[in-house]
Amino acid sequence: MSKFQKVIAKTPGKSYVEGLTTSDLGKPDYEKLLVQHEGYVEALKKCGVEVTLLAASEEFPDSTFVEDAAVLTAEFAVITNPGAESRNGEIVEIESVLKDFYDKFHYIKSPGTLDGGDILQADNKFYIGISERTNEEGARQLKEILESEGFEATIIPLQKFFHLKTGIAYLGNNKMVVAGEFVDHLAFDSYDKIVINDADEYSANCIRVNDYVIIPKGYSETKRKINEAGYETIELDMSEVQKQDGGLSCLSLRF
Ligand code: CIR
Repeated sequence: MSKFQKVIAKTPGKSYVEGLTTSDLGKPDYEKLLVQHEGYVEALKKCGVEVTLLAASEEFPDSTFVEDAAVLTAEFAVITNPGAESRNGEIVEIESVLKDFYDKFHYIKSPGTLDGGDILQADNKFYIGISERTNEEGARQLKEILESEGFEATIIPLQKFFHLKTGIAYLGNNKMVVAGEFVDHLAFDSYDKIVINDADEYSANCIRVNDYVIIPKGYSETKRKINEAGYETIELDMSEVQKQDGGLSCLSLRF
């Protein structure tokens, strides 16, 4: 896996607590969330990346989940077309920020919709989930873009997961963290799998950033498995993020 040098993240606004969610974990505590978000940014810095931290936008309650607005590679950026109406406008700011880092852009266009949370890169290969947010047309457009750029792309219709990366993470070295419907999924057969128990499913959304794998706090089995696979871990309390259906990957764009 190539080294990440840069990260974009965005401070959550007070409106975060009114954002979209399907969880029944209760209302997030905004002050606690801010502390958790600061911890996230600090952890990324420890991984050796330069963080561009965007200011909060009250008009977009879910906009701290910057991952959904773009798909990034070393050479180009794809601006998505987020599937939730209230989030679609988030792409305007993300595109303008990415103009400082990229010359080459592609776009997902209506009627195609696509959330970055449905996209997983594993070396030269991409997996594209079809979900409540990413439709077939959006997935098809991204596949075409990626193939035109020399990558392989496989479309994976989701059964239960919210986003593709809700249940899967690539750690490099052919190691794939899998939970739920991905444990026995044929598409991931060729990887060395790190299987997450159903009770620990939330921890399948972890992120490898250079010399560390950042995982949510409170999942000792997951930590042990990832350590045994040869990675150092950083654990972060994610309770207020989980309440809004978010995870570690959702809070940043890494490139
Ligand atoms: C939403 O429903 O869009 C947000 N509350 C959560 C988005 C999480 N993003 C991600 O998994 N990439």
